[in-house]
Amino acid sequence: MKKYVEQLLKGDDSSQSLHLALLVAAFILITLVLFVFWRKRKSKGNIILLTGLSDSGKTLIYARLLCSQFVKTYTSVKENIGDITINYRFLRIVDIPGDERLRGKYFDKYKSSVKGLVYIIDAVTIQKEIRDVAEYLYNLLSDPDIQKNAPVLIMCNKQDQTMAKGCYVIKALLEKEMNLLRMTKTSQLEATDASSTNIFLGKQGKHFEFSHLDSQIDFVESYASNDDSQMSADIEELKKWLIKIA
Ligand SMILES: Nc1nc2c(ncn2[C@@H]2O[C@H](COP(=O)(O)OP(=O)(O)OP(=O)(O)O)[C@@H](O)[C@H]2O)c(=O)[nH]1
Ligand SMILES: [Mg+2]
Repeated sequence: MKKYVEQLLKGDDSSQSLHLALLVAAFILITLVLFVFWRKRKSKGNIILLTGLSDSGKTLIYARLLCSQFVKTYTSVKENIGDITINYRFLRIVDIPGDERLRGKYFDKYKSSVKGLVYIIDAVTIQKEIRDVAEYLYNLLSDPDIQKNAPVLIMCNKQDQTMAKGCYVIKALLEKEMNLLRMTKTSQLEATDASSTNIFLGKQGKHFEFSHLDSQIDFVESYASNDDSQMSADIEELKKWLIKIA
């Protein structure tokens, strides 16, 4: 570059100024491209949102992820926010309350900056709670900000418990329930003449399957456990997923 500039300076005046103009134009163009790229990355956000019903284990997973330790948790009434660096990329982990009266407000607060959505399920109580688990997930997946931006990780948690269901079973249970839910939602909307386009998830005329959605959805198993003994947590799949999307 230095050599090139020296050569330029030796040339005649008109070619010199032409080359200098070209150099300046190239510099401006590169700066513009970098700026647009930076804005795009920034606007996409860096929030990893931990969601799920109350008691599914969000806050304990948050504590394990940020400080690798057990903490006694209580039903959250506000969000927990902490930063981690993965692959030299900075991620902001936000754990929002699962309480039905609070979760909408917190989801709305962060959804436009979501880089990834984590949905945590209590794998022990899933059969009893399937309707609520499916409905909350359906609502999250129907949100335009999630459809636009976010890969989704579904964590089947509490696998340290003998009664916990595995992630394949949970996926099948959810697909069945979300199929029913979709029929109810669309028929309710048809009855009221409202638009059903943004509420329909999956393929028309086919049973609901996660693979039919545009969002990248992964199912994994985890546990964060109820004590502080060694080996009392396994959130490796969450860490691998964060590395993948960071
Ligand atoms: N055995 C077992 N218990 C867990 C696990 N994860 C969480 N728990 C326990 O489950 C209870 C609820 O965990 P939290 O992390 O507070 O649940 P939450 O999802 O944050 O609940 P809200 O804040 O109400 O939305 C606590 O008693 C935890 O210690 C797990 O993997 N295994
Ligand atoms: Mg909590």
